[in-house]
Amino acid sequence: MSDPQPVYLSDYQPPAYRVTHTELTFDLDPAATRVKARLLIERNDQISDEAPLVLDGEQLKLISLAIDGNALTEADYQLDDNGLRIHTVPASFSLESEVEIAPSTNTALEGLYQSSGMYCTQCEAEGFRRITFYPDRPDVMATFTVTVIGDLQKEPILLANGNPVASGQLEGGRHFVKWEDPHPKPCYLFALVAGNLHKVEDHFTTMSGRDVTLQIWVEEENLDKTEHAMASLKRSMVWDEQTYGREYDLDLFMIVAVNDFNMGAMENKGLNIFNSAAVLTHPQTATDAAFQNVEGIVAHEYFHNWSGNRVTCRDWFQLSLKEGFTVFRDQCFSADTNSAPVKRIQDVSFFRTAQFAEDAGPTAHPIRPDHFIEITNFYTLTIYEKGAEVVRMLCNLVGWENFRRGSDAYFERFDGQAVTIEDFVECMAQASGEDLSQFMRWYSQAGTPEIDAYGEYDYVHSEYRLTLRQRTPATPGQPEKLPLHIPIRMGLVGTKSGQDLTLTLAGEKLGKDAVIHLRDDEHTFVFTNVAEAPVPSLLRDFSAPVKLNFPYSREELAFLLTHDSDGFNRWDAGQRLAMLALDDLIAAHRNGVEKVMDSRVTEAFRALLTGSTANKAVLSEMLTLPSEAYIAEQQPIVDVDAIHAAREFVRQSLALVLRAEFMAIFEANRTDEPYAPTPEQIAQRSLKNIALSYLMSIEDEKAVALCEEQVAADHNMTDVRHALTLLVHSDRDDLSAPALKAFGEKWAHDPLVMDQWFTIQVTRPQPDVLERVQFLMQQPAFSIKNPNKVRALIGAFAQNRVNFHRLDGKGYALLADVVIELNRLNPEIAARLVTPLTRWQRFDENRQSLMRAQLERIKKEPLSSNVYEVVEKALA
Ligand code: 0A1
Ligand code: ZN
Repeated sequence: MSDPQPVYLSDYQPPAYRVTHTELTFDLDPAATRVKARLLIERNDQISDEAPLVLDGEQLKLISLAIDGNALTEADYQLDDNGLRIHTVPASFSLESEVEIAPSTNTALEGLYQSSGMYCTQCEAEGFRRITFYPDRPDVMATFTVTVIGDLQKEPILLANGNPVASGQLEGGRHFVKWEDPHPKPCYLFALVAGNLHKVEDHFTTMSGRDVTLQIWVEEENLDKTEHAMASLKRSMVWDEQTYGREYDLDLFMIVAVNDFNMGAMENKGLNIFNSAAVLTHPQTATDAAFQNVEGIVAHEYFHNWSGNRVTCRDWFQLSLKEGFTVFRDQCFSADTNSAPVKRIQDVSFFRTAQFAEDAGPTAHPIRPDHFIEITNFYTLTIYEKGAEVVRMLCNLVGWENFRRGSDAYFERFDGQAVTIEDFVECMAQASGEDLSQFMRWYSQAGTPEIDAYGEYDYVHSEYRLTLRQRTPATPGQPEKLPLHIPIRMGLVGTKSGQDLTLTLAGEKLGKDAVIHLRDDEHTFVFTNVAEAPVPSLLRDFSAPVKLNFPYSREELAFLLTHDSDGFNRWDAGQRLAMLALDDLIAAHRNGVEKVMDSRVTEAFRALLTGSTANKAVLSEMLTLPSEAYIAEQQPIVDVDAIHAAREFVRQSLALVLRAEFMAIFEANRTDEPYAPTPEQIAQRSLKNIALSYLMSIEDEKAVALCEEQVAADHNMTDVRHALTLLVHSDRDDLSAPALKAFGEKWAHDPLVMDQWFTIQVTRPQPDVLERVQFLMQQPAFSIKNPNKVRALIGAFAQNRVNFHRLDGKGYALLADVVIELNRLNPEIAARLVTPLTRWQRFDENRQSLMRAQLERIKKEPLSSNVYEVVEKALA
């Protein structure tokens, strides 16, 4: 078998044939579902009469094929593993086909499959070709009429996109429902769900006064877990009307929760399908983080109705067109709904850890890749999160009002079309008059730009000279980089006044907080009339997705931590200060020298703990040390053990010196109030639980008792999970073992809670974790076929740095074993799971060779194109 080959953006050709209308009939059966399709097809004017009709199709059993009612014979077409080619067709015709598919054996979870007995679909990006023969590409947009036939007992509910237009009983205990979706759509937005589902219903009146029925469909036992998703949906609908002027466009909007799902959720027109983890919440079963995640994902999928569905992507290279914009929209929604600075801190903290790592690794790719082998490998942090950062930069560059006018123009001009990233950026350029040509490089250049900054205060002339030098490291396939247009929001904070000073640049007063634009490799900005020596506050609110190095002293960082007017940069100054201390401790650990805690960090923490606690949400973030993964990102060669030891040392040192202060924070933030996922309560719980973590880092009797008490109080899952995790991650197995057992027994019926039960255990630092993973994989609550279980157990283990990177290589071997098994069952999940092994260059030689050996072992298998692409890049 030949190696899978890439497709190239430069090879894009418009479709030879359009589908104007698609009629589908599904006769559901687990092993043999029949799909009849009637496609109204037209040849594109520019295409020659001789052009064959090429349709995608995979794993389909062809039953019959006809054009305008005339059956085709085998001489008329050519069939292979990837589809169907019909040699000659008229300019306009109807194509009728019937195929058979087997949802019950579909473990890849693409196309039509079964999950907990119900039928559901996942068609993005290229799943529709597993349902019927079709031009499976996003620039073919058709209206759809869909009839679903199922068993009245087993599948009383039959759903598809759009509005139900007919239903009735059939012979043999069967029934049908017919659905019509009037909005032309690409087939990746097609959806079907059938099963024994129950709904919660609500209504929304749109800004023009139309009534929309909102339904959330779940298994009966989950009916009490839908309230938060429904409230989030309604808030999203209001927000999109108020912020972007976008109204919902059908009479019905449905969300369905399914247990087996590769990703978070899917924006199918009018019928969003969600991973149950991304929709179900209940105070007793879901943590605050889960509540917030659900809110964000519900919003994300809803916002796609315009940014993705009404205006979609011309081809999959443009994926970030819909995803970057929609993530930006959901981030802004969550910021407006909760605490804006905290949302930004959390997003950036995640971004700098995970996306920076992707951008520095062997699978680095631009926001708009120019080739790929398997598109499902490109649903990445780069396409989504870096894409969102680039849209955010655009918005800041042109200003919100222009951005909004640009987005109005985009939705109006391209409604019902499949377009490109240029089309979007062009709307913004036109609305603002800005020249965005250099800015476009953000879409084609991979890698994280680094800025080295250097500042000098000239007392004699009252000038501050800030020199910025940019450099983007080489990434696979892109050895040379061009300078980017990088907007840097900044201030100069006076060291005497502690205030932002007025910024005057080339005679122009810019105010106290301004954006400077770095366009060249290097530029010196000369600020005049700077009355006192300043400390620069650079890249405020993370105004560009770059690494910014400035040789701050610890005193300067401590100063910014208390004086910066930008909340994000106050937090960042704290992180930088902690990083300097951690660097010293990592070095001390490696050199076998006694570790000494930096008193400036301790004093900064003391000030935070005893100062104003007005904004508890921000305070919680300030008290959170950089994660081991983030610290690792900053090291040239990752030393997992030194990083773990250094971070633990800081936690314990802080807890020892500031025990009383942490205890006071803990006590002050306990409450018996009934649980609500409000920003205030979430912040309070988070602060209390962070205090408990510090107290527990020294495992004294009081802290242990507080954890036990918090688990026993069983007030809400956030508190229970946090305290149980602290116990399990401590050395008190005498206490944690029975608590874990009780938790596992209590929640054995709830898969989403059992996922947490897995994760709590496999993320502990103790050396018995590998054996635990092996043991837990044998438990009935685990199934390798369920992506949530795989992520909760195996994925979480691979994030457990000290244990996954064991020096005997057993952690790597375990991951490789699972990847090899999943490669057959669910290639998409297998390709994601292999990621930690692909980062082998970052580790010491010993680990490098152990990790590579596992990649080589995987490579010897007969691989799916998904895993092949990732492993090939990792070993290149
Ligand atoms: N478009 C969805 C994400 C998604 C992508 C692929 C999937 O299956 C292969 C499923 C969902 C979103 O952005 O939410
Ligand atoms: Zn999306």
